[in-house]
Amino acid sequence: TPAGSDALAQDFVRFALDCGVLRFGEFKTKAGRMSPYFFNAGLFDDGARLGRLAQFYAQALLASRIEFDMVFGPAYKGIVLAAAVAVELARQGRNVPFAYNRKEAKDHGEGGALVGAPLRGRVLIVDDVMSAGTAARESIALIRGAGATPYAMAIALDRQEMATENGQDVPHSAVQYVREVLGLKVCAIANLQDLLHYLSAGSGDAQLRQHRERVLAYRARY
Ligand code: OMP
Repeated sequence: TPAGSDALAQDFVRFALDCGVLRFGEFKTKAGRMSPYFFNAGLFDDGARLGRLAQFYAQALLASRIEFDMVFGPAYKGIVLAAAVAVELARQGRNVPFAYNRKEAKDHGEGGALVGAPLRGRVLIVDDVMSAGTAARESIALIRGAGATPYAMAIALDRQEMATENGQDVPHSAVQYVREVLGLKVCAIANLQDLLHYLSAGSGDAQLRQHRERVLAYRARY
């Protein structure tokens, strides 16, 4: 873990909780798992929050020393995130091309499913959350299909869950799978461990203690 990233992760968990992006309750994930917490990046819903979020991504990327030639945002949520990150990177003197995809290809105008700079070189995918790794696989296939190199992935939260393959849980984490099997570098602003650390620090609070117990039970299962 790069120096300073733990403090960044703790700041980020607090920021996500303050924005109501990170919530506790009962949620069904895309992979069909009943989760006691959920991270809804759509709730970074004003200019200041989105700008702050982009700073977190940029700082985590800088600390990771991952190199890349361009930024790609997968539809829909990734588009906004990747755009905000590209603007922040340019503000910090690192201007790179930016592209995103449509979910439905257009048959008029510019046509095609890709918008923005041509996909080429080492592509950094910017997305919100990794759970079972399905979204990651889709973006990777799309970039490969366009003849570029899916090189790295930046996410806000790594839920540190088991990957699925054809709907079945497999015995390694999704991030491990993306790193070791698909060969991409992965940079997360925070992960489940950081969330648990945050909840432990606040263990004087009965409610946080209860959240922590539920999250621990979920982690043990997935
Ligand atoms: P995987 O494709 O299983 O890795 O799940 C990632 C996607 O799930 C994200 O891109 C979101 O659409 C969604 N998601 C969240 O946004 N926040 C969560 O806390 C959990 C999920 C999820 O459904 O797993």
